[in-house]
Amino acid sequence: MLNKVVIANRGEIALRILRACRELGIKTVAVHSSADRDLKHVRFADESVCIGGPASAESYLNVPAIISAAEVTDAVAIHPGYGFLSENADFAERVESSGFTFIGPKSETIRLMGDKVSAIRAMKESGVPCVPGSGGPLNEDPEENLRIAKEIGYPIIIKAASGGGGRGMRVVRSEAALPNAVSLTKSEALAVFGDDTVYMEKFLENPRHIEFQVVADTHGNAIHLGERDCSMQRRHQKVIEEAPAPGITEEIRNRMGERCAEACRKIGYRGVGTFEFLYENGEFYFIEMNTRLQVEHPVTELVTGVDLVVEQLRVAAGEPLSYKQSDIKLTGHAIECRINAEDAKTFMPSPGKITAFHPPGGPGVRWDSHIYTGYVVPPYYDSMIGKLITTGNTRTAALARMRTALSELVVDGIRINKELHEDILRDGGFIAGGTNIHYLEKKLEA
Ligand code: MV4
Repeated sequence: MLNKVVIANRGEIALRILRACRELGIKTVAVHSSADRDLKHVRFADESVCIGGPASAESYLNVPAIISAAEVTDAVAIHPGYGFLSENADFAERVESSGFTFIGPKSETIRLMGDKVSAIRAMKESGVPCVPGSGGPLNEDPEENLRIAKEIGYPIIIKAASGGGGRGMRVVRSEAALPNAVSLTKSEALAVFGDDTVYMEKFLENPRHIEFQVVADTHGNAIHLGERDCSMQRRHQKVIEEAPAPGITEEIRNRMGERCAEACRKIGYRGVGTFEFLYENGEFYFIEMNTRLQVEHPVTELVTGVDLVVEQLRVAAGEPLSYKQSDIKLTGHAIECRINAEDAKTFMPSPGKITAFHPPGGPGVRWDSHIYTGYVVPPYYDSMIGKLITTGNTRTAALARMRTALSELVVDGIRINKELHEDILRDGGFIAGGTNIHYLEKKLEA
């Protein structure tokens, strides 16, 4: 097993990774900003190194400082968590060329998936169903672009190849609007990502966001762990996730999951990964692959019994997966509410000191969070302060437990988005299951 791991992240996920390391007897190094000295995982880690100022650019994105911390502590591997440097191919490359193990896929794989055009091409070749589209970058020729759009059929969407997660996209509903939309998306993409490559897809009006979890080792084994429904979102920020996705049969799950696992084998994927799909009218359309551990990984853990962070560490150490596909049986239902330090109505961030805190508990309740009474939520980072996850034999039971768990959660001194979750958990459409990606924003408008 790995001897010592640098945890290059903060908050709940840093604590989650620390716990998995402990379980496996791996020593830990917490690298943190000067604003994060009082984080729970910094206290628990075997060693800690302050790597820079509060701003992420000075600390959690400071590649030389993180590599130096690994060197001075004699660590062997670096876990990037999610966000920050987790999907930065240059960082992964620097980690490996400095003689450390990057806990994630090879840098080439991260690069392949970071370019959405090459990701789609690779997935198409591996038998994963994709959105009808240009199948490659658009060139400057307006006539050619009009021809491609006509063939796909309007509405279409122009996306930046270096984008993803909702940045650098433009919907086009008519021929007349196309040439300008391509130029605008190109210049925006160049300004934001330093790359003006764009591609075209059929625009799906009311899809759900369903993603498949995979994990692969370095011995040619790749398995899928079923899907999550992440459709409940606002401005590309997920609010509630669940597993399994309402209405997805075991037959569909196995067919889609096996295609994802097979794609992993074909491209030599390593570690955990997520295939993002749009799901509309009973069809799946691949849009992007995430090469990191995701925020919402606990719902998959709770329905499969697999510890995804343990598997990441095992794979990084060169060990085979703990499971084969036939070992994976989905049990019950899990739902996750992201608890943010923000106003439940205005979504304004609400950093500050937590004056009182009571976590929820009881059967089927998991609370993944680093907060404690007296903890000061800093203003510099993402506002998520915890994830409340419940399970039950049925979706109805998991939802009932979530309502009870939310009612027990007390966080005083700052505002949190608890009432938003309570409101969604009372919503008839959500209770029925299978709402699409626009549901929450429409509900909030009304
Ligand atoms: C789309 C789409 C409709 N049609 N692609 C937004 C984030 C990025 N990951 C891809 N996104 C979308 N791509 C086609 N061809 C609608 C979205 C989209 C979306 C997707 C997933 C979750 C939330 C979303 C919210 C708005 C738009």
